[in-house]
Formats: sequence, C-alpha cells, structure tokens
Amino acid sequence: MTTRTIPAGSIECVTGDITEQPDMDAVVNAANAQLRPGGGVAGAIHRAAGPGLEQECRPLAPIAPGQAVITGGHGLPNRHVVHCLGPVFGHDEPADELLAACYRNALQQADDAGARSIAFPSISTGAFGFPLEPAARIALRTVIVTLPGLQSVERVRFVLRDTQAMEIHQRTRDAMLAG
Ligand code: AR6
Repeated sequence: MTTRTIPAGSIECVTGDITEQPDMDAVVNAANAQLRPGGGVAGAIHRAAGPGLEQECRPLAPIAPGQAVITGGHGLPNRHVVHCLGPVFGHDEPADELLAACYRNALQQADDAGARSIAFPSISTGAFGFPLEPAARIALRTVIVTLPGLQSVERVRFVLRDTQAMEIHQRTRDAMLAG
C-alpha cells in the first residue's frame, strides 16, 4: 500500500479485495441499477455481506447512473456500504461526468453518515467497460477536489484488483499531487 497525504486527508492505493478492508468505515459497491448481487464487485460484496444486504437494498432500487445510496455493512467488516451505479461505457453519456458524480456522491453519502474512511473499487472498469487510465484520472481528480469540502471523511483508499490497475492509480495520484 502507498499513501499520499494532502491537507484534507490521505489517499491510499492498494492491491486487494474490496470485501477485505476491515479498517475502513465504508466500502463502495460498483452496483447495478437494481442493487442486486450480479458479478464482479457487486457479487463479492453481496456474498460477503449476506442476504440482509439485498433485503435492505430492495426498496432503494432502481438507481440511476452517477447516483449513490448508502446501507449498512451487514456481514462485511465495515459499518456502511455505498452503492454506486457507474456509466456503461459507450452507452450512458456524458460518461466522464457520470463517473465523477459516482465518486462525488459516494463521498458525500459517507460523509453525511459520519464515516471517516472509505474504500473504492475502480467503478465501471469491469463489466461496464470504462478504460482504466481515464477512469483513474476521473476518480483521483474527483477525490482530490471533493475531500477539502467534507466534514468527516479524511481517508480514501483505492482497492485495485491487480498490479497494473494499482500502478495506474498510484502514478495518476502522484502526478496530480506533484508540484
Ligand atoms: N475487489 C476490488 N476490485 C474488484 C473486485 C473485488 N472483489 N472484483 C472485481 N474488481 P465490476 P462495473 C474490479 O465489473 O464495471 C456487476 O456485475 C474489476 O477488475 O465489478 O462498475 C454489477 O452487477 C474492475 O476493475 O463493476 C453491474 O451490473 C472493477 O473492480 C456491473 O458489474 C469494477 O468491475 C458493474 O460493472
């Protein structure tokens, strides 16, 4: 894991599994509109959380691209799960703005709930096909500009599935914070 600290808080990059971040108050789900289990991150989060999560999600669905809703963590080691619907690349437009809205709205939901730390996967870069490099730039830029306006969130972690995604996020973060 590597960490960079700015006045408003710290931004961490780590390789790993979003369901195995016990020291974070909130984790983010790369959800589907119906807030159902599905594959990828959503499948892993619902598997680890258990059926209570799907039950809590049901009345909150459907959500629109860019939107975020918050639930409890159930069987996860985290107090909150923030469910975001990323844009389907090549379909939901403007994709960049919708992806930025995911990160901004997720941070705001966690902040409103009093969370001090939140872990994100790379939203939209799996089944939804968003290319990793531009997605990383949008994610990092949105976190860097949003953090100073938040009350309680002070630690943001990006949990990346492989070393390539980890290196892209780390390089993007360090370039944005340089100078
Ligand atoms: N921990 C961290 N990152 C992960 C994990 C994990 N356990 N599993 C996958 N990734 P995706 P999307 C990475 O497809 O593109 C679902 O079926 C993965 O390598 O989970 O927003 C939902 O039901 C990729 O880089 O989310 C939706 O229908 C990133 O997380 C749809 O997929 C996101 O991959 C959402 O698609």
